Amino acid sequence: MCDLIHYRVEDGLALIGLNRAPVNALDQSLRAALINACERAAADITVGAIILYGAQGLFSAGADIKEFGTEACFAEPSLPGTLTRLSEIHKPLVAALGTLALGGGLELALACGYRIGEPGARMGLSEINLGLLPGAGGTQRLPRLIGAESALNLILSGEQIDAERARMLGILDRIATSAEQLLDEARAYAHELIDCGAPARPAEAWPNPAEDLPDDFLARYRVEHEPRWKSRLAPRLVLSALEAACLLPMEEGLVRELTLFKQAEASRQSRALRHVFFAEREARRIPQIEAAVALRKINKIAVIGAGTLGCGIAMNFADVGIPVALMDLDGRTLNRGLERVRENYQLSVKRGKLSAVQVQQRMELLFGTLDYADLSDADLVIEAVCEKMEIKQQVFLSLEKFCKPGVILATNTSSLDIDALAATVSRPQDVIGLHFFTPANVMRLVEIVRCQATAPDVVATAMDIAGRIGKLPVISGNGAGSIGNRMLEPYAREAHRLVLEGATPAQVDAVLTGLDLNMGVFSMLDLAGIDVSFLMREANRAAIAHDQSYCCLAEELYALGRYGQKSGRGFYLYEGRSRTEDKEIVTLAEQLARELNVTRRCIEDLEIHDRCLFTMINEGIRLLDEGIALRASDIDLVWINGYGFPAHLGGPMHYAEQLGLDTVLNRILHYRHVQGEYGEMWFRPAALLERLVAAGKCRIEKI
Ligand code: 3H9
Repeated sequence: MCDLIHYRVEDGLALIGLNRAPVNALDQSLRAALINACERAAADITVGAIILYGAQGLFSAGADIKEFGTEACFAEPSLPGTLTRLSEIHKPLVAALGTLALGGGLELALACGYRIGEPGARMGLSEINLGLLPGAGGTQRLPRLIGAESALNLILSGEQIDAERARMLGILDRIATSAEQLLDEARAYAHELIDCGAPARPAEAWPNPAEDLPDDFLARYRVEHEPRWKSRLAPRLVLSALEAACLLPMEEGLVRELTLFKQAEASRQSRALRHVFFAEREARRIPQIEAAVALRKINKIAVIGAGTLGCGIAMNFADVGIPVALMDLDGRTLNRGLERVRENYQLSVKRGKLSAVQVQQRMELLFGTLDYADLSDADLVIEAVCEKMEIKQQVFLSLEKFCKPGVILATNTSSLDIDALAATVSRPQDVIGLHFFTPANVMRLVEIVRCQATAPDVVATAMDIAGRIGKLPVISGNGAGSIGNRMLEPYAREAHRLVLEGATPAQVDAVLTGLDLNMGVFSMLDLAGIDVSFLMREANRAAIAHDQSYCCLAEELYALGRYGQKSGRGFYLYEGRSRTEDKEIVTLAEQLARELNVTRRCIEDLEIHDRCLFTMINEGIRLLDEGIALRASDIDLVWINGYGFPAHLGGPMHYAEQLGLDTVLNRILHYRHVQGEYGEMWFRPAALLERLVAAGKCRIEKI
C-alpha cells in the first residue's frame, strides 16, 4: 500500500491511517489510496470491522482546497463517490477522530457508521467560509443524524465544535479517554460492534430530518436570516440542500447536493473566498525573515494611553492571560479607561460569552499606572496616545529612559512617519508600528509596520504576538497611513467630493453597502470621529493644500464641532443608536460648491462606485509598486479585516481583477478627462496599473 495510507490488519480489524501531511486534505491521490484500502478491507474475510484514523493524529481538514476550480476536484474517485461507496460497505466502519475533522473530513466520518473522537478534537462543516456547501453528503447525512435544525445551524455557521458538543448533538457516539487512547478505544469499540453483530450502519436517528419542525420552517428561516446574508450565495444554496434532505430520499438528495455544490464551486464568491483563505496563509511569509529567527520573549505588555483604543488593545492581552500595564498621565482618564474595560467585559457576561470569574481573572491581569517607572519590566510597549508627532516623540523619549534594553517599542499611529518617530530614540532597531483598528478588542486586523531600522526578530516577534492574541497580522512598509489608511484617503476624498457635486452621504453609503461593505464611508467617518480624520489631514496638509475642495465638507463639520456619533451629529443626525439624514448637509454642500465654483448635478450610482472604488484600488496598486505592500493579497486582507470590505468579493485587488484591470484603468482615465482640473489633480493611473494593462496581465503583481 502506498505511503498516503497506513494499512494493517490486526485481530480481525483493518486499521486505515490517512497519512498526507499536513492536514490529510482529501486530494485525488489520497481519495484513490483510501478507496483502495477500504475495498481491500471489505474483501478480506479475516476483517470484521474497519477503523479510519489520522496517522499523524489529525483526522482530516476536508477536500483539497487547491483542487477547486480545476478538473482534479472531481477526478475519479471523486469525494462524493468515495464516501457513497464507503457507506455501502457491509462491515462496520469506525471513524476515530483526532485533533480536527473539517468539511469533507467530517463528511468522511459521517459516511462511516460509527464515530469516536479524542477529548480535544474539534469538528465542523466549514465549507461556508469558502463560499461552498458540504458537497460530499454532509447536507444529507448530517440532518439524518442530528435533525434538520441543528444541521442547518452547524452548516451555516461553519463553526468548529468540540467533542463534547458533538457527542451531545449525536455526531460522536463516544469520546475517548485521551488522545493517546483514541486508537485503542476505537479498536475496543469495533470489537464490541463485531461481538454484538452490529449492522454496518445503525438505523438513521432522524429518517425524516424535519419531523419535529413546522411545515414552513425553512421558509421562515430564510425570511429571518436572509438580510444578514446580504448577497452571499452559499447560505441560500445550503438552505436548498437542506430542503432536499427534508423532502427527498437520500440518493436523490445526494444528487441535488452535488448540483448545488458545483454551482457554488464555480461562483465568483467562492473563488474570492478561496483566494482569501490562501492570502491569509501567504501573509505569514515575510521575505528576508527566516522562519527560524529566535523570537523575543513577551511575558508582559504595557499600553500607553487609556483612551478607547488603548483599552481595547490592553484587553486583547488580558484575554489570553498576558499581564498588561495600562498607563496614562491623567488619573481620571486612567480610571475611566479601566472602568470602560470592566464594562466591556460585563457586556460579554450578559451575552453569555464570559463568566464573572473569567472577568475577574482578566481584570486582575490589568494594572493601571500613572508612572513610566512601572513599565521597567515590560517586554513590549504599545503607545496609543493622540495622533500628534510631538506627543508621540515625548512618549518614546520617556520609554527610552524607563524601559529595559531589548523591549519592543511599538506605536499605534495610523498616519505618522514611524521612521521619524524611531529616530527619536537610540534604539530604532526595536521600534515597530502595531496598528490596531477600533474597537481593538474586536477587530481582527493588525498592520505590522516595518521601519528602515526594525530588526528582523522584532518583526517576527510582532507577527507572532499578534497571532497569539488571535489577530491577523499583515506586514506593511512605513509610509503615511501604511496600507489601509493610505487607500482610505482617495476613497474618502472622492466620497466627499461627490457630495459636493450633488450626491448625498446616504446615497454614497447606499452604493457601498449595496456592494456588501459593512458600512458606508460617511457612517464610518461618523463612527471613527470627524475630529480624528481632521487630525489625519492635518498631518498631511502639504500634500492636499493644492485642492481647496479637499474634504471641505468635513472641515466645515469639524469647525462646527460636529464630530460624528460621539457628538450626536456629523454627516448624519444621531439619536441613541438611530441615525437619520441631515438636510443641513445638503445646504452646506450647496454653499461650499457655490464658493468653490463646483457645478452640482444629479450623480449616478455607477459614478459613485467607480470613483470611490477605483481611486482606492489605484492607490493600492501604487502601494504594491512602492513596496509598502508586499503582495496584492495582503492589501485585500487589510481591507477585508480592517475596513469591512466583503470577503466574498475577495478584497479590493481581487475585485479589480474580476472586473478587469483594463476596465479600472479606462474608468480612471475617463474621470481624469471629464473632471477637468480636479481630474488632472487626482485621477492619475498608477504606473504599475498602466504597465499591467499594457502587458495584458489579469492579475495584480509587481512587474
Ligand atoms: C470541502 O471539504 C468540500 C467538501 O464538502 C466537498 C468536496 C466535493 N486543502 O491553516 P494552516 C493547508 S471544502 C488544502 O496554516 P492551522 C494550508 O494551506 C474544505 N490545503 O494551519 C497550509 O498550507 P501552507 C473544508 C489545506 O493549524 C497548511 O495546510 N475544510 C487545507 O492554522 C497548514 O494549514 C476547510 O475549510 C485544505 N482543506 O489551521 C478547512 N487545509 O503551509 C480549511 C489546510 O502551504 N483549513 N491546508 O500554507 C483550515 O481551516 C485550517 O487550515 C486548519 C489548520 C484549521 C485545518
